[in-house]
Amino acid sequence: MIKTELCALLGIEYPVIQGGMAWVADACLAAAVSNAGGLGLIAGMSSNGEQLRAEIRKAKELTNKPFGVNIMLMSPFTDEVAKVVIEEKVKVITTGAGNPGKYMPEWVKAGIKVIPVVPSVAFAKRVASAGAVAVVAEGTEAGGHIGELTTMVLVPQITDAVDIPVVAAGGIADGRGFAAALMLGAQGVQMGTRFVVADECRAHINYKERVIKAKDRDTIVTGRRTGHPVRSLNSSFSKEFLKCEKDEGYSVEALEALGIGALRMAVMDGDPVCGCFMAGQSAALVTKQQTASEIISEIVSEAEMLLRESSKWLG
Ligand code: TUI
Repeated sequence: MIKTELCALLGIEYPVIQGGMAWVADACLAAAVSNAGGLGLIAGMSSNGEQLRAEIRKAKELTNKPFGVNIMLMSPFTDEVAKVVIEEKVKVITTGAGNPGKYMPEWVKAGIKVIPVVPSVAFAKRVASAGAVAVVAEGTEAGGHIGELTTMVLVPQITDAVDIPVVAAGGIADGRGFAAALMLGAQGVQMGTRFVVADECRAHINYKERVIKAKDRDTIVTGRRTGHPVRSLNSSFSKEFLKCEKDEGYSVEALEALGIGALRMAVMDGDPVCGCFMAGQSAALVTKQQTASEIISEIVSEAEMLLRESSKWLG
């Protein structure tokens, strides 16, 4: 049994959070993860306020356990979804891709537990003083929008820098990564890529198959020139994007426009030509489709076994 402070803080059985992946993380996936004892998240990114409200209400029908909402701060709907989470009395919010400072006072006042995803020590300290109850330290191995630092160096530094629980993310997809994250000082893990292939996940079968087939060097980072680097699986979209990025004729705005809608096409249609299949480097560790409950049981029991056996190193 792996219990950490994060379990008590969030009222969950296992310290495992499902990433709030845009288009992928709907009420069905979030409820399945929460019912399995982790913390499921609904992606706020892919919806306006009313669509998110409907998704939150659906999750409440599907589970009595705590679940949360991820708010992607680059979304054009951030202001409205920031209000809806208060009105719907969502218990936990994670934020990504920006500074949640503007919204923090209202969320904290409403009693919402705010857990920003952070790519650096300075940013972790800033959100901790603004009232965050925990942070997700996300390394560059992660899928989607990423920072520069690896999970291995980021997690221990953030653990040293803040007094709130740290959740490790980026590159974690099995019990070995989970156990290692705890050794780095984390109180839990967040996984996205492994949950993409969950039975309850709505991602198109083509998306799931690509994740399962991916090998160690099959992800690439596009968008460095736009200032919004994104890790995705190598695909005809990502190759085309990289070509345009090297071409000075394309402005930053033109590049951003190229990316819009590509994730939705990958998730909903499995579009092999225009789709952007965001995934972390851990895709290479994901080898089979399972239920959310099987994924959680497997990583928890593997980590437990490893942690028990680890005393062998002490002779
Ligand atoms: O947000 C993510 N991952 C995402 S968001 C996303 S949706 C998207 N779609 C198209 C283009 C781009 C994104 C897909 N994946 N992870 C959390 C995360 N947050 N990673 C990095 C950050 C981050 C970066 C900079 C957080 C804060 C920050 O700066 C804060 C500041 O203003 O100083």
